[in-house]
Amino acid sequence: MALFESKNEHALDKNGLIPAHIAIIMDGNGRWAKKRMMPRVYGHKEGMNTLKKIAIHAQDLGVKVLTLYAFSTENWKRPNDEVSFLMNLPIDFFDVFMPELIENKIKVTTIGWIDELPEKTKKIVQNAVERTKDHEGMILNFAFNYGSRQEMTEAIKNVAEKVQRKELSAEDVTEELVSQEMFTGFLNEYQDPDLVIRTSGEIRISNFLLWQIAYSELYFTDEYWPDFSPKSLDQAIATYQHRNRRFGGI
Ligand code: V0D
Repeated sequence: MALFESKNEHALDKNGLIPAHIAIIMDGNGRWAKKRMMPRVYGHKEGMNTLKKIAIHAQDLGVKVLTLYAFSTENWKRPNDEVSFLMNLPIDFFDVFMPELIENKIKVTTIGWIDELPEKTKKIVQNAVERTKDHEGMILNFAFNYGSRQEMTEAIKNVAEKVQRKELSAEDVTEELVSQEMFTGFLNEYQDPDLVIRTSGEIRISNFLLWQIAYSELYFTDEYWPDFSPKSLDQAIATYQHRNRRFGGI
């Protein structure tokens, strides 16, 4: 068991406090495949099935925002054929899952630099966002080509430019204003994750939502992403509920 991982000893209380915003770093697809002596891409395919199951389960539990980090801007450094494969995954995902997203009234949003994606991938992602924009169910928020330091650097640049143009004075720069400059600004009261989950045993944040996780509960599990199940999500939320009962308060 990884350092800081919680023991499997709490039960999920469906009537208890459900984290409104859950963010997940979906790691370990390659290692899952390697264990089976299969190519990495086989792990990514299996990870896709997990993604669909977890999204539906989160919605059923009453989660408001599920942010998924398919790890990350550094993905570009992978071998070329793996990068092309990854860039096709949003196409596969939305081709297959669109009817279910519509049926469940799930709203698709993104954070990250979508413009830099290959044209075909960008089109399909924009199409999913557009087709679900009026949905009032759970927000399924994908981090594509996202990096937190880049996001904060961009935010600082935007604020500096407003000050330079005299649209804003330096004294008026507040936490709320900075938050609003982040990709997550559109999520309003749900901008900051209540719970961050990382699979596959790494105890790191890896440039994911650094500004937004100031007060988040962090949960790490050794399970590889393809093995992460609705039960695993229940376990993570149960741990969150337990921590909140002990340390939380109003
Ligand atoms: C399948 C996690 C990378 C498990 C890893 C929703 C789910 C592999 C990307 C990606 C997926 C796509 C575009 C981009 C940056 C990353 C990705 C999906 C699924 C589709 F700009 N992995 N990955 N996208 N999986």
